[in-house]
Amino acid sequence: MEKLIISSCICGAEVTKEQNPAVPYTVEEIVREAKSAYDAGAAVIHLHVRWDDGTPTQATERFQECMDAIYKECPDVIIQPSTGGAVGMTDLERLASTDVVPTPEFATLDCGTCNFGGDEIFVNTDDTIVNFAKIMNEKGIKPELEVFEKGMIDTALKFHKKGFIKDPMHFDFVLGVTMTATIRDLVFMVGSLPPGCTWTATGLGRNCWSIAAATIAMGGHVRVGFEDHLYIEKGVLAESNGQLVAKAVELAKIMGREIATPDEAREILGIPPRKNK
Ligand code: KMH
Ligand code: ZN
Repeated sequence: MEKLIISSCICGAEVTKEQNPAVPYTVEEIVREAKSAYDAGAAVIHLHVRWDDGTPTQATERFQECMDAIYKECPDVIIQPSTGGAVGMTDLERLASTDVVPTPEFATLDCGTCNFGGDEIFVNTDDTIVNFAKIMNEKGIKPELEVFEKGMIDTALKFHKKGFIKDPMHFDFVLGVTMTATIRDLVFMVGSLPPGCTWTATGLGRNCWSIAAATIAMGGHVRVGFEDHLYIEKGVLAESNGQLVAKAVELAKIMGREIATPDEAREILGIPPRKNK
């Protein structure tokens, strides 16, 4: 089986220090968390950034500062800036994370609109999706197709057919926001992909490890991190993103799946080798 790519969503836009004091806000904290995940075996850092008071931002200069500092500590890591940002941000605001230099290798592309906790709506109209896809194509950024439920796979496939989303496609199943994080639903999602795609999955909250184990067994790739998981086990807060990644590595080891380095992850995902590391 292909080696396992571990992505770590180290920060997110919604979780807070009140929920887990290790959630990073400052540049130093973001670098600390990225390095802990990388040292533990993460090949990909899914990145949101905050201002020092914890407010989520998509400001290019904040992404630039954080990405430069992460590359200093983790020179070969794949940094995947979010273009989802936080609920309520404009499309223009969200895309600002892709204006960093050098241009990101990888970035998220959210494939539909959904309820997002409480009374919030995460808006991704067809026009938004096509516009983001066009910009990523122009810039040479590989999209990770974020899907929160099955209809979003269909939307991605519709725009693939129209030529806006290119091969090879890589999906990320974020289970537990709208669709339930169950093995039944994971199997349904994976079975809905055409041949030749790669995929990552994450099960929010307490479903983290059952979804990770099923994903490892099924040949997918795993995402763990504070954005999705604040606890390392029931009632015990995770001390770092590295601790969550280390647990995923341990699980993969038990199940006989090797861990991909960042360069191996690039090869699996069809991302060209990174120059000037
Ligand atoms: N923060 C969510 C509203 C992404 O990174 O592209 C969107 C999100 C998805 O986290
Ligand atoms: Zn995200």
